[in-house]
Amino acid sequence: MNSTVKNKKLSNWIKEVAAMCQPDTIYVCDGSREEYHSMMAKLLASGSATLLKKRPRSYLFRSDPSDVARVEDRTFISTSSKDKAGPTNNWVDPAELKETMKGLYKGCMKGRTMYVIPFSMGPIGSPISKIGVEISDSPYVVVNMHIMTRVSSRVMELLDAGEDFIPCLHSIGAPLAPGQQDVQWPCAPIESKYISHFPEENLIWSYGSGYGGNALLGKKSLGLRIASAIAKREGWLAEHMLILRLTNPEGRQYHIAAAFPSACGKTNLAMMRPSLKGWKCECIGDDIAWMKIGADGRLHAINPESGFFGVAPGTSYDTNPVAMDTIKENVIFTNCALTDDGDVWWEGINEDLPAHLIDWKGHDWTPESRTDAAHPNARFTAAASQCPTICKDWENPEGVPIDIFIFGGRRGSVVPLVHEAFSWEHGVFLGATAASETTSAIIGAVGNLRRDPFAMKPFCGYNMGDYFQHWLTMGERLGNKAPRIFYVNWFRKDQDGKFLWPGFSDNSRVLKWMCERVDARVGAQKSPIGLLPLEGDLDLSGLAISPEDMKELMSVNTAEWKAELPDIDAHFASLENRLPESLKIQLRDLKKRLG
Ligand code: OXD
Ligand code: MN
Repeated sequence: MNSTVKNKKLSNWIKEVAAMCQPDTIYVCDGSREEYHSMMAKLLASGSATLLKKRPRSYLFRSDPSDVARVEDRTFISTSSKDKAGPTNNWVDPAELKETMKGLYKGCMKGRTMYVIPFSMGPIGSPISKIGVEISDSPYVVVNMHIMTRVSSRVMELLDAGEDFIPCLHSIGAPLAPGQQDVQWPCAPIESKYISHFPEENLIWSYGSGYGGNALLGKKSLGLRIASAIAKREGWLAEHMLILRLTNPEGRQYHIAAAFPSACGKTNLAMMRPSLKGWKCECIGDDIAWMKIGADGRLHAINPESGFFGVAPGTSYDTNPVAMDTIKENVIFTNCALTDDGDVWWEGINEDLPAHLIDWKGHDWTPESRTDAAHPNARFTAAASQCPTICKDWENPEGVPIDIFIFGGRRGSVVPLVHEAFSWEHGVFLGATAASETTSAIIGAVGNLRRDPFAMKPFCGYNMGDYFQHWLTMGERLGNKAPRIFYVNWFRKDQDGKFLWPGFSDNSRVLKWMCERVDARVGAQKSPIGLLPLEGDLDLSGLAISPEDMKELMSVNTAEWKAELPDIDAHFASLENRLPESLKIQLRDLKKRLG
């Protein structure tokens, strides 16, 4: 081991894990630039990474074709009773799961280095932050953690001084026998992958996958699954939300937190450049918000991460110029295609189709190839500080006061562009019944409609019914200081399957309406599902959209909404006696309004 660890809990844990996993060496990370570069040099030498000639200090990794996304079927919330994890989570009894996983962990790091990664979620030393220590045998995890979290010797100093931490154990599950040649992306087969969480003891055990969401344990595992359970116990919120600051032409600031499922445009909205003149948007976070009630009685949000792990395909100077500028240098790309002159490429990056590429599987690719050159869930990892629109307050430990919550999903039909909740309870009902078509961020079928309450289905570390109740309780505590709640759908299509709304920078028009609602500058019309903009209130100036398309985009078809009800009934019924009474009332009222 390269350094002495003074924190007793940590040194005992390191010994225990080393005895179980049997690595060749142990290396304690300090988070320095030198460490990052020397790790990258090793990854280049081993052939795991490719240096991009055209993009300064940037690297391309290609994963095993089976290890490209989160594995929800292999993700577990292991609580003392099944009921505590609830019907939206996979559950195995903790003793049984630990027994199985100990069997897998035994000797799993043979021939490898065990990295000890001390990290902070949130600014180091801030009262809202949490310290984690990830033990991993993946150098790819180390370099990504350097960007996505605050890995630092300062965290180790806090640990040395006795601070507690959340242990996050990770192994790719691919030991090397003496003399065995390593592969480019070692991992375990799907059936022995386990992404396990023990929220009652703040513990994470991940095995078998190197993919970001399964392996960078500060993100989904600590930042959402464990944090949501802690937040419930302590009375705050850990949410799958972007955070942005919108400033109107008069200089009034609004802070918005928005929950959309994975690969549904959170990064694009967080980095939006408003098409409306005089409006300014600044990014605070693109994936996770931790929110606490401040001394002023308002809900304050921080982004606990320090980087973006964004979906590359579809990102371009048209759709998200700010992301394109964020990823000009110092980037880790995963599963993108490689151009002949040494840059990355993905579907939707620009109009030009290169004559030749190396695809994400490492094979030659030409426009005649019938396959995607980049995997649809190809990713970029880039530091938040590189974002040209990063808000100056993004690391403010006080957080920013949230004015507006947005829920939404990807729905080709039924759901209008925007509607507003009648009340906090109704807003919780909108979040609780949110539905979206699945994307390639998850292993499995793409395009299946599923209820994804608050975009937290894969990330809530406890019973979803109790989570709904927690939101209701937070609303009671916030009273008239609670943020207003809206629901959006950027993805509605016409009969020919064409998107009705241009999206991206034009989403600022919808945000403007929300801000005007907050300031009571505009009214709204009642519909059975919520409040809709009055004709003319949505600022469409300079936008080429026909009145017919606009009508279709905003339409609320009673028959279509009635057809949603059996699915909502089943979704709520699955929560049994944990479903809060007031959500039953909300559903009853919706049924009445639909007639
Ligand atoms: C992500 C996800 O990577 O939600 O953020 O899958
Ligand atoms: Mn996400």
